[in-house]
Amino acid sequence: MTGIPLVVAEEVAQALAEGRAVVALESNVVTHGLPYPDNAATAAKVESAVRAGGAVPATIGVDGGRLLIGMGEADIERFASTPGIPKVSSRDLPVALARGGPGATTVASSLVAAELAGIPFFASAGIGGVHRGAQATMDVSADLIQFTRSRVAVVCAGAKHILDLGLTLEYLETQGVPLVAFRSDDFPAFYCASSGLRSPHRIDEPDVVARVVENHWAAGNRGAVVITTPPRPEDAVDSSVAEAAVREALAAAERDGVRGNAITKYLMRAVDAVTGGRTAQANMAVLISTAEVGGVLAAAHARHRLLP
Ligand code: PSU
Ligand code: MN
Repeated sequence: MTGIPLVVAEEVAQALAEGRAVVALESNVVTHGLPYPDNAATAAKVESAVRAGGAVPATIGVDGGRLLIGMGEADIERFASTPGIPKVSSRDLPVALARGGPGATTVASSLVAAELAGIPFFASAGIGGVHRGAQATMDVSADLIQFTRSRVAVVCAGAKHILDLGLTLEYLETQGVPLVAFRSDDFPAFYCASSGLRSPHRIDEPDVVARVVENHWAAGNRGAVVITTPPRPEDAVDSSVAEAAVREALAAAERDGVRGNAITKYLMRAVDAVTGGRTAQANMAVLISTAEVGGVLAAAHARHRLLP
């Protein structure tokens, strides 16, 4: 038993007790990823997409010294509309819980919560990764380190274009984190269909993905399996457009001296500004489409687990 109090939504608790599929979702993307009210509207669509895929959504957050496992509509609306709710990554989680205020969980801290609650699947659009220039700054997202610690399958559209995706793949390879591309050949770059980098494995059948996840854990590994799904063609942004915008955003970040945990949000907003909001639209679309695939794969995994 965990000593950390969990507030598990009724529907989530019921699904877990019956062995039905649940997909954990992060709340940092609500507070820091998108502006209000798009963030609240998108969070609702993301939850519906998980259901359409065949699983129960559980948006994760921190409040009142407790981990929320399945935030209600009112909680999500409050997180979406209240400025200044802190970004809580793995290192911040014990502090946020001790302080007692609200906190928005990143991919990393959401995985900690998901594992404590017994939820084996998580979905988000863009995971954190190795930042460009990390050779000098050592800025590597705690999301990657958490993948070596939490037994949760992570469904995503790859990592954000603002990162060094080649180094991100190297890190995952070194750490022995299985990486599987579901129904595509390449590692996607968030709202771009391809990063130009090939994924080590392509799998087209949800049942085989489910077996990969179980095999990794049955082999005694503590840690995540990362499964990518690219944006739908109609939602994808051309990589040359994204790359030009990212370069402009990086130059602005350098000029403004932005670093540490503020850089991800800063860069995303700068890219949105450069593209006139085109990337923000794509961001919302890819969050939704990834969540649906997360639901499909979690459902396949739940069926697989029920087999003798
Ligand atoms: N993907 C998005 N928007 C975001 C993030 C990811 O489209 O805001 C957030 C996630 O919460 C992710 C975090 O876990 O950025 C990574 O931040 P950092 O690079 O500081 O670890
Ligand atoms: Mn960082």
